[in-house]
Amino acid sequence: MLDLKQHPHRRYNPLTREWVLVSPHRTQRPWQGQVEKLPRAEPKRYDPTCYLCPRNERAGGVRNPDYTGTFVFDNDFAALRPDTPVEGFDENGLLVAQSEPGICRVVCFSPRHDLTIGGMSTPELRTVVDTWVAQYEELGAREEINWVQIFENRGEMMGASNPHPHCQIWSNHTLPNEAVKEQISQATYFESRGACLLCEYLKLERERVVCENDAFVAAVPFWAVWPFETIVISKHHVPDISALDGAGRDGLADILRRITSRYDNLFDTPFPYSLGFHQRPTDGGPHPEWHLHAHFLPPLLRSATVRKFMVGYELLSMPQRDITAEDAAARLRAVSEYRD
Ligand code: H2U
Ligand code: ZN
Repeated sequence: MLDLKQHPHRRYNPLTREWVLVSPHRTQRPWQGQVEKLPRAEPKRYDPTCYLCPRNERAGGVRNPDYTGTFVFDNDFAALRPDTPVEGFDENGLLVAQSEPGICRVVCFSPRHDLTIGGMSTPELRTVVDTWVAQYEELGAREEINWVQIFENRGEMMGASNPHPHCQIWSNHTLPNEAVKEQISQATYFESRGACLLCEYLKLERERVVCENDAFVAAVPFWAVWPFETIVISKHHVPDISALDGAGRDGLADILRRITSRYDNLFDTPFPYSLGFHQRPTDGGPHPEWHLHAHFLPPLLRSATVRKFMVGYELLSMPQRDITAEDAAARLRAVSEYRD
């Protein structure tokens, strides 16, 4: 009988159809690395050198307005451009390239330089959710845009260039790799079983739930790769954020505040992560198979300074974890969801 607490095993991710190796027995090995607390810097409400603060100049000379809520602008160093002509080549299926039109934007969550999602109020976060909805609708309505990727890199460890609370939106013509995997998985599940993959998963998931409200569940997924990875899933079968009603949007704001506060309290440090939404492609199709969700992918393992690396075996074979998803969920449930 497989004992998930003792035996090395692999777990299946039905969204990507990939496997993760779990080695629960290794959590008993001694740890001699340092576990120190990092001093929490006292950030300021306004930073005259920040390119995201109101009234400041950005690279290229554009000046930000004196904004009071959220603020969206076209990325000055956009990875994608809307006017890119659609062209490509294919030499024997070996040298293959396609041009990629797209639009990249930056979204400031607040004029305050010192806030984070965990430190914002639910009504403030609701305005961020509304901004995401407007961007998803506006970008998605464009002919050349079939995928709208909203994501946040938080913390220097994740490559965020600036502590001012913000996210990015990259929207483009073809589905990116992760979107393709989830598209195929959800469509195949929907066609073969006549039900939505994530709706069915939610019916089974109790043990790894971290927190929930009427509209959303945050859980460490059974197949988590990162130590404290979570998935935030809409309780109702909605394909995208624009299909959420007012209560659903408030629910999303609430769950984001609660899970990020728990993260910050876990190691008493501003918790680094990548956060991103996966939702219906904007190619005009109805996509009944798509179920709105977000992934939090945080690198920390044992403390504010000890992180998990995806190296060696992970890069060359498959991802591996020691602490089980069940243990990670229990630890996140044990900390407060309010700012300490
Ligand atoms: P990150 O912190 O996730 O790197 O996002 C910041 C984005 O802001 C980044 O993509 C853009 C960078 O290109 N940026 C501007 O558009 N204008 C600037 O003046 C500096 C940074
Ligand atoms: Zn700022």
